[in-house]
Amino acid sequence: MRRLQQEAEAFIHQMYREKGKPEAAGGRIREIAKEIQATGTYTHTYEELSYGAKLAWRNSNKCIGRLFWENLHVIDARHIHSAEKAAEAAREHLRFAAGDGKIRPTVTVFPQRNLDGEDPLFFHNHQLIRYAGYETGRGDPHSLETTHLAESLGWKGRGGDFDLLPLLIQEGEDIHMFPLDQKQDVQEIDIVHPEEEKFKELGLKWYTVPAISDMEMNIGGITYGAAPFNGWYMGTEIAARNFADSFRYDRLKETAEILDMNTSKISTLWKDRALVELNRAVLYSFQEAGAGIVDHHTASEQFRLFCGKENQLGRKVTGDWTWLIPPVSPASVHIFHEAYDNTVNTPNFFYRNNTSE
Ligand code: HEM
Ligand code: NRG
Repeated sequence: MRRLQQEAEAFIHQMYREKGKPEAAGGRIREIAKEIQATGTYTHTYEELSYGAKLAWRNSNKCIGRLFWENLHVIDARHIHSAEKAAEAAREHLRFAAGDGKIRPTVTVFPQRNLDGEDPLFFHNHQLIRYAGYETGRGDPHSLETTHLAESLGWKGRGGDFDLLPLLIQEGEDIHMFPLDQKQDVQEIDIVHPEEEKFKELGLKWYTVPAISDMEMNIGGITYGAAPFNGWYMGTEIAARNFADSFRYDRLKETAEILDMNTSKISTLWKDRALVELNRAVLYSFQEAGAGIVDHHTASEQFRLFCGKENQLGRKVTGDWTWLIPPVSPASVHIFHEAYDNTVNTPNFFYRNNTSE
């Protein structure tokens, strides 16, 4: 309780200081102290929830997209206590975030963890939108476990490479399953190449809204075990990792072959060339479809701006270099040549460790 009070105080001080009204902190801190004394915990006002979520993003050391932290749209879903309503809210989140192509960074915040350390609701999904993975080798191997869980609850996938997983929401003792509506909730982009007609035969596609749903958000000592958030993709995430990693879709060889590269020896750098073409194709396809995406050079420049702005305001930017550098041409962006302090400040997002997976 002492610790909760301290964390609450630190957050409230920071919020009012940054909002330019430090004198307002005292009153609110006393109010929170009373509430903690009476109930063991406290409830954020919407203003605190909203600013706290923005700070959680600003403090995300692994995120290159933080320039836009102040534009986070925070949806208060703390009144929702059933899996069914949570699924509705998650689907609304996806539709709102997708907008009409201009993706809106959004977080939906479900009820806070209770005094027994339990989350009234949480998602078993890694992201709200994700493709199933099968033992046959089809689909996304990253989703094998979640796919098994869905199957154990009676879900039957089509066995393809891009089958949308249902939402898997824990409510008390039970896991409830809800399908996404492919047309209404999900926008997908067929991946084509700006010059090579044949590229489309690879049959690749990806969804536009990355919405991580298996992290918890911590604000002023309060934990939100279900707080799915999204921004837009950086092209490399899809092209250089999801499509290319040997333990994901593993499509470098096929890409090189369809583009007639010499794959007879590794030193022709066919893997590197395939990576670049995959990245060009993803960026081109999203742009042609009017879907939000950023290339790694632009994102790095945006991150440079973010650091500059923060420093100007007398704040230190923390960062995790190993995640901030892009997986293609890392040394071509300034981040590679900088050092970052990986101190983890709160508010922040953390990996959940009490899922039943
Ligand atoms: C990680 C970009 C928005 C929080 C990342 C990563 C990238 C990225 C490239 C590394 C992912 C990886 O290597 O798997 C962006 C872009 C955004 C954006 C382009 C566009 C607006 C957001 C938002 C939040 C956020 C809105 C939270 C409110 C995080 C967190 C991680 C992360 C917590 C670490 C995830 C993990 O540990 O797995 N971001 N991001 N980002 N981002 Fe962002
Ligand atoms: N690499 C993962 C997504 C991680 C988060 N990336 C973002 N987040 N862009 C993938 O699905 O490829 N975001 O909130 O925008």
